[in-house]
Amino acid sequence: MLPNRSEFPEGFVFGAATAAYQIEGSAFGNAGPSHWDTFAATPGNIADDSSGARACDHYRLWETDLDLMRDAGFDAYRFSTSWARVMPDGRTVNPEGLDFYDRLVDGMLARGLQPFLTLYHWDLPAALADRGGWRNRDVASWFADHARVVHARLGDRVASTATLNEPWCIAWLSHFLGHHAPGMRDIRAASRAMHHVLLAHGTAIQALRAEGARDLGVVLNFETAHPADDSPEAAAAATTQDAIYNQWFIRALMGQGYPQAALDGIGPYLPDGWQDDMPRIAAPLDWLGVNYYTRVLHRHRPGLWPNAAPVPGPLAKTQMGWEIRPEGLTEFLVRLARDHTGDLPLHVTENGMALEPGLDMTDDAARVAFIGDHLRAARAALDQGVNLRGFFYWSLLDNYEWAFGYGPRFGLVHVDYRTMRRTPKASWQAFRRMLTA
Ligand code: IFM
Repeated sequence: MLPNRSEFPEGFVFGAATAAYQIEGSAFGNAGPSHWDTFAATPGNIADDSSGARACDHYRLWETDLDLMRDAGFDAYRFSTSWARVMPDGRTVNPEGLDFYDRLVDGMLARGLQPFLTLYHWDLPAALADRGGWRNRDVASWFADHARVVHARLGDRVASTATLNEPWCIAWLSHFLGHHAPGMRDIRAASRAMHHVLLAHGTAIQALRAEGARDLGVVLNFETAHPADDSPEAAAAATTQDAIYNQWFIRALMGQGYPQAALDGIGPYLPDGWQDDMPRIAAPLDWLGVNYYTRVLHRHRPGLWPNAAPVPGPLAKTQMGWEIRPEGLTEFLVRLARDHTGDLPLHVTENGMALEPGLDMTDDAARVAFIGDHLRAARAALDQGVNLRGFFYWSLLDNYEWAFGYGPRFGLVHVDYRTMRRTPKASWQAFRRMLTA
């Protein structure tokens, strides 16, 4: 069961989220290649050898998808613009790309949906990847230019703008762990990306403010890091992991400096003079987006820094193998407000579960329970005084789950990838009952 809407404050925003590369179809509309297209074209990178070339065909079916958002009673739709669609070589505007997003935003407004825009959800133009991508300091000005272009076209109608989605994934997952494009495993590359991604954010915020933009934020992901055993070594492993994942970005954004436990390993590889960039990175925000999915246990791993290795935990798991731990959401929201953000408005910008479809692929009772538990966890944070303003489910549709391909299904709406037929699941119905009661 989902809670009643009346249990949340007046004006609390309920929405669902998607991202361009995961749903649109990167082959359509004269989009340029992104580093995700080339990463996906490289054997061994994607579980099912798939790409986002067609994805959910949202480029053509966007009206159907917005109808699904409206009919469920959502207030807001969180979407991203694809840099490679708007600027196929990363620098030159593709009018067809901007026209698409223009129609999309008008379509949201026509359906009473507040557009929550994210300017970067991972599809870096391949031409910019050729120039070093997130390793190149110039990415900050390239991204600010891109932000200006999108703002000039959509800024008069969007309810809010986030610069980046999940900088930890953009930098660490992609340049240190190698799971995401560009698939690097190099601590110098990763350290530079960890800094440049924040510099790009700060530079874009400054550029957008100069254009008069309002309601600017950024979306970070948080993952509980607990020690796998009682040893001091496991405690240290969890502390290091927490610093890299949960503290690096928020501390820098709030002007609190990079955490020492992460600087211990990353510091030697940061670009010269990085300290001078910290004021720009800490440019004031209007809100912060919080993505939360799971908790991970960490054991001590001997050898090179960061000396932490994940181990499977004992809790029930989603189709991704991620532990389900709703109280982690309350803990992060309370911790953020207490240690970092104070009264800054927060939104849960992503929370959701992948679930293997059963015989009836629309019967996702386990997802309804998951959502109910996480909504109650969000409610508990409100009770503790957190300035939480909204909750977005990930995702509206089953879609391209990056390196996992089309196997994991996070959607409120089932997508048949052969016919592109959309079928609302029980979880979509549950939201509809909650939001339209
Ligand atoms: O699908 C992703 C999304 O792109 C970013 N946040 C996590 C989701 C689930 O893995």
